[in-house]
This record gives sequence, C-alpha cells and structure tokens, in this order.
Amino acid sequence: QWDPNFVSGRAGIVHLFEWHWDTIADECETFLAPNLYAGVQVSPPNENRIVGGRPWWERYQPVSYKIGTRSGDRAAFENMVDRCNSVGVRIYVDAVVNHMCGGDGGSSTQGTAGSTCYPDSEGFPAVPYSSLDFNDGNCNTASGDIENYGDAAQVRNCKLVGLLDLNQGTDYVRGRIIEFMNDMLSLGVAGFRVDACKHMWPGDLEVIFGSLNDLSTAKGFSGGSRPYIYQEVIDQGGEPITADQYFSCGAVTEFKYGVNLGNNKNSIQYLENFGESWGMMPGGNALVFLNNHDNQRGHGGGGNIITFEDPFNLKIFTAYMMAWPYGVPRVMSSYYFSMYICYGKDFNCNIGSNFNSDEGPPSNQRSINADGSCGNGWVCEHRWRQIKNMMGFAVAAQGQGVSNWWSNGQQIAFSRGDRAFLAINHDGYTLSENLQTGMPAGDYCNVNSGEYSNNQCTGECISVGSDGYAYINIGATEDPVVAIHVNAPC
Ligand code: AAO
Repeated sequence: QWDPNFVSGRAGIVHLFEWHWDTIADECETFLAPNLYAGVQVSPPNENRIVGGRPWWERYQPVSYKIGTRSGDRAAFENMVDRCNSVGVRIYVDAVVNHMCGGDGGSSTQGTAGSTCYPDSEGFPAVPYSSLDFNDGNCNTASGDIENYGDAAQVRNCKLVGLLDLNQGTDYVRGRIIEFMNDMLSLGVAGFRVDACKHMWPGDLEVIFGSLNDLSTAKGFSGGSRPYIYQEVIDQGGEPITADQYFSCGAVTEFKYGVNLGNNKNSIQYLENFGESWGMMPGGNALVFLNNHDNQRGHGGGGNIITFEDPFNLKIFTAYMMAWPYGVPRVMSSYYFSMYICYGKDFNCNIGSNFNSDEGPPSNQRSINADGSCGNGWVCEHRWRQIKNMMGFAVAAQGQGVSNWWSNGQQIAFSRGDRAFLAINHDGYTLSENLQTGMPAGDYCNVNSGEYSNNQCTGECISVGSDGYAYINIGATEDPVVAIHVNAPC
C-alpha cells in the first residue's frame, strides 16, 4: 500500500482536477504517456450532491457510490482506466469515504447520478445508509461540528464543515466502503488518494485498506500487487493528530513539503538535506506536492505555497521536486479562477454576501494551442515544458542518490549519481561556474530550455568533459535552470 505501482520508466502523478474521463483518456494517450508521466489522480468518480452554482467542492459531498458525476458515467470511467493503463499511465481515485453530503442539504436533495438523499434524516437509500451509520452519538461538541482541532476525538467523530460523518467503526459502514473501493479496483485503478483521513480513526482505516482486493490481474496487474494508498492528513504541527499515526495504513500527504519550499524559495542553499531532517516524514511514506486543489484557493492546509499564480517559481521548484529523491511527487493541474482572498480563504463570488460559491471548472473541455499549452480556461501546468520534461529527468535519475551538491548564495547544483544533473540560479546575477556533473563525457540537452525528441534538442547543449565537469552559465533569466540527463544526449 506504499508502492504506487508505476510502470517502469515513468515518474510523477498529475492531478487532473475536474477533468472529464474522456479528456483524461485522450491526455493519457497523446500527452502523458509520451512524456513519461506515471499516473493521474482523478476527481471523485462517485455520485455527489448537486449544489447550486455547481462549485468544485460539490464533488466532496457523496450521495452514493454509483459512478456518475460531471466528469462522466461508469462506462466513460472504465474506458478511461483501460485506455490509460494500456499506455502505462495509472489511475488513482480520490476516495471520499469519511462522510456523505452536508447536513445543509435539507430534507431531500439530488445527486449527479439520479439518486435522491435525505440529509435532514441522514437517509442515503442508494447506498443504503441510514442515521444508524453516522457518528452523531459519538460526537461531543454542542454544534455537532468539529470545533477544536486540539481534540482528536472530535476531529474524528464530529462533522467536518457540516458534512454528515460516517462511523467507520461499524462492520456495515466498513463493508460499503470496501465494496466501493473494490469496485474501483475491479475497473483497473491502481490506488487511492483518500480524502479527510485526519477525520477517521487509523484503526478503522487499517481494517478497510487491509480488506481491499489486490490490483486486478484481469486488467493487467501482476498478482499480489496492493493498491497504493495516500491518505490526506494535513499535519503542519501543533495538533494532536499527526501524520505518523497513519503510516501503518499507507502513504500520507506531506503538507509541510510545499510550505517549506514556499518559505525557503529565497534561500534554496539550505535545501541540501531537504527531507526528514527538516521535520518531514520519512520519504518512503510521503506523497509530495507544491500545492493542491485546496491550498491553491485558500481551502485548508494553507501557508506560503507556490502555485501557477507564480509560474517562475512553480517551474523552478517543480524541477527541484522532480530531481530531488524524496517522496512520490504529484503535479497539480488547475483551471483559472478569479481569486479574492480574505482571511486566508478565497471568496471569489458574490463578494459582499456570506455565500462563498467557489468557481467550478470551465464549461468547455481543455483545447490545445499550437504550442501545446491549454485553452478554454485550463492552466495545464503539467504541459509546461519546464515541468513535463522533468518526468524524463526523474526517470533517468531513478535509483541514484544525490551527489556533487554545490551552492553559492541562491545558486545550487547537484547530480543524481552518474545519470542526471540539475542547476538552479535563483539569484539576481549570473551563475558562471565549472561544476562537477558526475556524468559521463558527452553533450546533453538542457531539457528546461528546450525540447528533446527524435534525438534532436531545441534547447542549449551542455558539454560534459571526461572529468565530469561542465561549464554552466545561467543568467538571471526567465528559466534559470539547467537540467540534463543521460537519456537526452545532444
Ligand atoms: C462546503 C462548504 C461549507 C459547507 C459544506 C457542507 O464550503 O461551507 O458547510 O460544504 O455543505 C471541500 C471544500 C469545503 C466544502 C467541502 C464539501 O474545501 O469548503 O465544504 O469540500 O463540499 C480540513 C480537513 C481536510 C480538508 C480541508 C478542506 O482536515 O481533510 O479541511 N480537505 C479535504 C478535501 C477538500 C474537501 C474535504 C476534505 C471534504 O481536499 O477539498 O472540502 O471532503 C487546519 C487543519 C486541517 C483543516 C484546515 C481547514 O489546517 O489542520 O486539517 O483541513 O484547518 O481549514 C495552517 C495550519 C493548518 C491549518 C491551516 C488552515 O496552515 O498549519 O493546520 O492553516 O488553512
């Protein structure tokens, strides 16, 4: 449950937030596989409550475990998983199993797959769940909501922002969740991002995850492969619930990673020992990322994070993330939204009223511009040259340790064994040095400055001498990164 089950020769998971299944299938075939992406995290596939204004977050309000959302129906989902698997791209499902929809859904409300549920009486006939399956009796707060993150029992037994809180302590609830996740596995998914794990008891999750089937051999996985599990637990310190309480259940999202990089973006010389000695979890447990769909819009686990709003740093630090051997890296792929951040939250609509309707995805699917970037309101960070070319770098570097660390103020360089070398100039003046790359003599394509395909490099070529040294010259420019590896010789 800690192995992402990547096909060999692939690296990195991209979160295609709010994409349609058909579009993801196309992206797997035409872009992700050729660019060596290993996997896709998809938005929750199960039926959700239809919320007025169709905010993105309605996807986190389950009505049933039927597959049917604005991303597509069950047939489209299965077709996507098959098409992605067949080009070596794995699918990870965002599993929302802590709760059902919000109690503010009223006496009855509709789901995206045609089911009706009854939030006021906690009736979810399409599962079915009844009021017996929820945690109300175990919650000790007056409001029934989580009021204090300093009290672990209420964080796990009370409602997260009013979402009806399932009791995973019962065999019945466990059974429905296991059925749902096994159904996903039967369709060929390789694992799960599990939502809101902080709000469930690790002991319950251990039973649930331990009861999951192996990956489907009928869908081409080798026998005995366990689903990859990465649990969303926001641990920035200062709360009784910590990430390590979940290590026995699977991997965990490392929220300190993006915050640490954001806080140190102007002091990158300190990144030499980035990892556990920074107070982060052991790399083998960590799913790492610069930003996610919540914190890019001020919704949880905030801090000083780097997003597409700061493309200069996003490209630099994604290069660092993909080059640095710590955790399983995930790239966020976003759509544009209007931001109005106040009190650390994005109130982007209806400014002046209390209603916070957070902009849902663009109504049209992403289009592809002549230069490979996306249109129709989609950011597609994963298509940016400086980001996508780092998958190939990570593949080349696999299994190699860091060597030849060098720094000079905010200029750093390091190699990954004798396979790859990265240099970053985050200073206001030119980096001009002979640096040890650790690589065999030869000319290599800087895949940050250009494309490499059919043995042709459109970027600069870096010459490595027989002693492993190369002359590295990086001005204080827009893309101040040199990334070379053995699979991209000039
Ligand atoms: C919506 C409406 C609500 C309404 C509700 C029910 O917005 O007004 O009451 O429906 O109808 C998403 C949205 C929610 C949305 C929900 C359901 O974000 O706005 O509610 O869908 O539609 C906590 C959880 C974490 C959660 C995060 C958002 O621990 O699991 O809140 N993330 C996941 C998903 C997320 C989703 C859900 C869970 C629910 O990724 O998209 O919600 O399925 C502290 C705690 C964190 C806590 C944050 C909340 O964080 O530690 O555990 O996250 O507070 O703000 C510093 C601290 C850090 C702190 C942070 C606060 O960085 O160091 O610890 O500040 O930002």
